Amino acid sequence: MLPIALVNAQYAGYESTNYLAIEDPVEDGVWTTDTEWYDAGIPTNLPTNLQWRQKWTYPGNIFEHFLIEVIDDTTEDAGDYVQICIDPQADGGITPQSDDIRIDWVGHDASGLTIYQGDGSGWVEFTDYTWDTDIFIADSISASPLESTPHWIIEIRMDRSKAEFDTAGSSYEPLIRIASYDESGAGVQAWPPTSQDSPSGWGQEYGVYETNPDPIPEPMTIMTIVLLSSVAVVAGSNFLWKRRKTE
Ligand SMILES: [Ca+2]
Ligand SMILES: [Ca+2]
Ligand SMILES: [Ca+2]
Repeated sequence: MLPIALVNAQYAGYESTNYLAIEDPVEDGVWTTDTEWYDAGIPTNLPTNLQWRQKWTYPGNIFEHFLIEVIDDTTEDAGDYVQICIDPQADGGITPQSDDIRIDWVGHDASGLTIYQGDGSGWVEFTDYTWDTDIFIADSISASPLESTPHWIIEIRMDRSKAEFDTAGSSYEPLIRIASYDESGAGVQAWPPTSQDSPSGWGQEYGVYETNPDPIPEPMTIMTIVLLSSVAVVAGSNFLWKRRKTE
């Protein structure tokens, strides 16, 4: 038997760099501008149909911002959910510990928000928070720069100055897990693909003070490559034409 109880490292290969925002996001469930999330890091090993980003702002308190896009969920179901699990102390464990937080957003309005805190063996509901002050969530079925077919886009703001949401105890390197559920078909997708109940199996967030030095999204990178290829083709045919002309 492996000494599972002693393992408290993150799930290997699942990492997210949490950059200071260049552009302050607006939590409205859509890309408010064409570049709203371009300055966020792209987590490693993202599932194709569960895209997410995070970044932080410091307007006085430290605010954490999340974008979650469930690319293949295009249906409004009462049972749909997204879920964020955070281990602020990054001390792991195979059961939820007293610092661990789980946020469930079930359905598509504020009545479906439930926050839980660990008690060492399981989750208990945590109600000591104020909507819009400590946490705010908005979602919609919309197109985005990540996927042109309208799908669920969820934006979340958390006040990390609130004690239970504060990740300073891990030097802003908490463990984290993001999941979604489509009641109509796509089912559960999770980053990492591990249990919501075992912090030791969650991914690693690296909070940094810097802004993203390379704020270019993957779709733009692909488009840039296509454009560069076109330039190369034009330059190549021009070269051939010149060569034929001189021959
Ligand atoms: Ca927005
Ligand atoms: Ca759905
Ligand atoms: Ca913990």
